[in-house]
Amino acid sequence: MMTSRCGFVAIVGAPNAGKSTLLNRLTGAKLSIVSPKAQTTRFRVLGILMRPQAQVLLVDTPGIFQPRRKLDRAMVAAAWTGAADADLALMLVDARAGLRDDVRDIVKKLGASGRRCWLVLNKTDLVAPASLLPLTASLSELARFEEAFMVSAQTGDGVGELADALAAAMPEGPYLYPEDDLTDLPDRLLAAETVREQIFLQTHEEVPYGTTVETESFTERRDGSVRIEVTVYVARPGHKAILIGDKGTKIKAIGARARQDLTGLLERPVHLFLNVKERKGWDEEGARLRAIGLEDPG
Ligand SMILES: Nc1nc2c(ncn2[C@@H]2O[C@H](COP(=O)(O)OP(=O)(O)OP(=O)(O)O)[C@@H](O)[C@H]2O)c(=O)[nH]1
Ligand SMILES: [Mg+2]
Repeated sequence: MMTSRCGFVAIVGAPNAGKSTLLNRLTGAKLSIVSPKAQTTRFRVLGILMRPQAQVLLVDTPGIFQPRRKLDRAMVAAAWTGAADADLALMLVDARAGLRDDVRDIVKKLGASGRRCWLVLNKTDLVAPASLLPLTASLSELARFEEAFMVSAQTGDGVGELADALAAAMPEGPYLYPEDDLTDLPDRLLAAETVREQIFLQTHEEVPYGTTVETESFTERRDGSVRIEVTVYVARPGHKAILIGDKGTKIKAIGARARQDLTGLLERPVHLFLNVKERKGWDEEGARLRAIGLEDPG
């Protein structure tokens, strides 16, 4: 009889390393939002990778950085908790950015935790292959990695090998989720995240960081479509005007693209309504953090 394997794998690293891109690539689904800006991911996102006789429960985490606001502290705490709860941590490093100080600090802390960890160099499509071994060597001086992989989460290069190795490294045990599940992310949260992704892609400077998104209502209609009402909270009055744009053009563009993405993700027609509200200090407010699944760090 074949025994099954199942375990949790946390993807950790500095902001913008490509953690969410890797989660999406490994699972073959768009589960976690991605943007060229740092600090895109705010809470843990589970992605389920099925291999023959193995279920790998991948946990995408927020990038680890020096937190200032309560929101930031909750994000970084969620990342470390993700690593602590996992059977294995994947330390993802942007190979082009190399051994930055923040990466060095994270690797040292991970190494000191004594947890099982593997090193994954990402964005290999952007660097000369000859730079990868020296970088691996420098990183390996800071922590004991059981394995090292080189991938491009964007092109998929090396990702299949990583998936096979992960499946083989999981502890023996029964599957914890149904075999055809991809995530445990509720549709309401997926809707809010899809809107937030467009805000990260279509606005700049402080605006995306001063914004949070919550789904107010999610109603299945008899014709098979779904009606979703979303509130976008901004921390500053100036941000509301930027987000809405001249004659509402910006918020319309954000809504149009998010609706298009959600129609694909939910596989049915979507009616999406966005409402922008000013809420000073939401990023210090426990209720707003809990609404996106974060714990209030106090
Ligand atoms: N060229 C290239 N770009 C990549 C690769 N992986 C990710 N990216 C890009 O890097 C940027 C950041 O990717 P994310 O997946 O959002 O990074 P993250 O680590 O989840 O970032 P945070 O959630 O902010 O911590 C995006 O613009 C991605 O398209 C890769 O292998 N090659
Ligand atoms: Mg991310």
